[in-house]
Amino acid sequence: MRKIISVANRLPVTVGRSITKSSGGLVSALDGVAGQFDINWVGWPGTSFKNSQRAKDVEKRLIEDYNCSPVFLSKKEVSAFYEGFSNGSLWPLLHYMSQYVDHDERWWDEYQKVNIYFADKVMETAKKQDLIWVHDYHLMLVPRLLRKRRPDLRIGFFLHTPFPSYEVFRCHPHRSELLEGLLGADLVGFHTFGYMRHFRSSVMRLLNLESQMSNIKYQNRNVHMGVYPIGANSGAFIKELSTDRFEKQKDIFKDTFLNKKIILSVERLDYTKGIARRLEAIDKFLDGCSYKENVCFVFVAIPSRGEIAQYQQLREQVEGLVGRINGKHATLNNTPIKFIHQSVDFTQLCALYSIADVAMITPLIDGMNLVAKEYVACKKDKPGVLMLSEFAGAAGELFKAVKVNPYDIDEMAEKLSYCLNMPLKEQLSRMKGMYERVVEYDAKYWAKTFLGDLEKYSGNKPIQATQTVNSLSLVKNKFASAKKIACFIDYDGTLREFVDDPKMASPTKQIISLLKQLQKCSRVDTYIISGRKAENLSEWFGDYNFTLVGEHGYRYRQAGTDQWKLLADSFDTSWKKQVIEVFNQYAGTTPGSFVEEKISAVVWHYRRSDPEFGKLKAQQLISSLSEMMTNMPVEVHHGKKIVEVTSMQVNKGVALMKLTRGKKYDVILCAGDDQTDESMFRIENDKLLKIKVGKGDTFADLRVASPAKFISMLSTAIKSIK
Ligand code: GDG
Repeated sequence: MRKIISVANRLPVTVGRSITKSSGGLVSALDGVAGQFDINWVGWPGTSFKNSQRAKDVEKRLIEDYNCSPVFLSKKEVSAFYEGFSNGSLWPLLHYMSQYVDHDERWWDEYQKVNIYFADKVMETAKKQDLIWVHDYHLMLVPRLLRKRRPDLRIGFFLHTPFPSYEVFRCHPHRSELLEGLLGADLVGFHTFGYMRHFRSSVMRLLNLESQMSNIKYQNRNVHMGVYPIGANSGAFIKELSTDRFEKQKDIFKDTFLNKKIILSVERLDYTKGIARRLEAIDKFLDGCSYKENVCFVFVAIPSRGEIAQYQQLREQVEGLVGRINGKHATLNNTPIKFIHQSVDFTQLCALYSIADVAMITPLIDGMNLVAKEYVACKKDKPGVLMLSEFAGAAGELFKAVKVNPYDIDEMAEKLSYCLNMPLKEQLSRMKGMYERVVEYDAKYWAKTFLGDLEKYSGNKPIQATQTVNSLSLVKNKFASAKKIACFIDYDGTLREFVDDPKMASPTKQIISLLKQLQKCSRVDTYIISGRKAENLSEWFGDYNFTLVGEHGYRYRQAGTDQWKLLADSFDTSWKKQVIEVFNQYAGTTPGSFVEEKISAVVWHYRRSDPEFGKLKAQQLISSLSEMMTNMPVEVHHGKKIVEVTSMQVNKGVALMKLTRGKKYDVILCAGDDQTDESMFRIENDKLLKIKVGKGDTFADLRVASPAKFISMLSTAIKSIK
């Protein structure tokens, strides 16, 4: 049976004098797949131990009896890693609450350290076939830490909170490290498409990576992204509803609340849950309510993160508001708000869901919100109204809820009246649709789909370029039998990886070493064939005995001379003025882009623009060019972050043919990475050995994955020439 290692901040146990299993959402989700997988847990046991013998005993019991491997943390570590970095810095940022974000570099140090502890613990038992499932914002660095040490592991990550827009996420001082941490995973999951979109956009902008809609290429791997809305543990609620203890509890509550209308909210006491604004809406509602003696607002607010100052302030604020509103609206017969600052047991929770006329769930923002789904799960064929914030992830699924904007207090007050007076028939029909969904797409379904995709996407082979394996031996064979060889080598993207500023792309040590090898080899004539300007090529390659071909074959400098000549005698450039005008308009409206004019070409570069906006504008530019350029002797290329218009009378293919005319080459190797190199690859000639570097459609015969691989292949092939 395949093993799952679920890695989350807290272990699903409570360690006191004895150990008890707790029943969180994650436990029930994974219980649902227990028949298919052997489930194991890594996490903090929730207690710090001074006595190391006691820690050892607890560890032994946790492992043997509960499949739990504990990560022990000191009080100081908990304070900096959990309260500090995770909940003081990340939690508010992920929830768009920048006003609560705090940062201390020492927290970051501890966060990194504790993430290493978690990764270490996983490493103790992880085997190649196991599925490692890391949870939530506390452990964002763990996927990368694991990947670095064990590239073969199958790693998934699920974020239980929202992922905010790039404009918000970019404010974090360690934004790039956090993103790179997640990119160690094979699959990164989110509750909604919106969160996934924001993550992708942050990765593209902050790490400058290429991304398709649902995957990102990172360090020669595919990192998949997916949407997996977590479901409630509906089965457990439905089962509880059929017990005697539930019936008894329900009767007790019915007596307590007599015939009052009950409006329920359940949550951790957290500033994201919108409690203060909800209370203000209730105040407003009660101001105009003719039946206020007959309504009771039950607030179950579980204590949460009480060590953090903002949470202490929130508690004071909420208790103050409750006191004020109750004072204002209480009568001798009724106190409208029952505020319970502690948790209730599971049976009580089910009974409350069951008797509540309205569930008022109005977070300012919430990754999903399971309470909304649980309320629905307790309402099979029963009346009840779900009032739900449009800012909860669940709002995207629970279409029949009464949606509210939690920032609009008047609207919430009005909708409260509407909910309380909703006809029975409408209540039942709204609830039915939601019930079916909540039961079908439950916690087990969530775990099953995530793990299914993780199995599918992992065991991650590096991205393969076709025929890579054979290209070296093929090139070596051809070289071995050749007396004279020509190498036509493009520069950017072929020898040199792209960089933001084309001027900064000077040859690296590896390139220089290859060039020296080529220079020494008397059987090889080297041609550097590039879109770059002549001056640029002279500067970088002028000292070698190479023939240089610039501007896609318009100008060349014969080996052994320092004079640049024209390859094309004369050609039409009358089109350039018009093209430059259009390009300038695009440069003006696309920040970060610029226009480069060459003798035979005009280029619009958008490498430094916003990646999505740049791509959109490039597509628009190409479509307007295609209308404008009919009957002009030009070609339009959409290259890597460039749009280039070149004269058709000049291209690399024409240059290659002219320069090899009359020469007795046995092999002509040509290598390139983009559209402009295809003019060489389209030439039909048995002597040509055509190599495409990187991905994309091509007429070349061989492919290598990257400039580094090309350099290493050519260098090895040249060494083999005697
Ligand atoms: C995070 C994300 C996302 C609450 N009070 C009692 C009680 N609960 C249980 C509920 C529910 C759970 O706690 C709360 O889950 P939520 O989803 O509403 O919210 P968070 O705690 O903020 O959870 C959230 C979730 O992760 C899962 O991905 O949905 O957006 O913030 O299950 O029933 N249970 C009992 N007594 C209580 O008093 N027994």
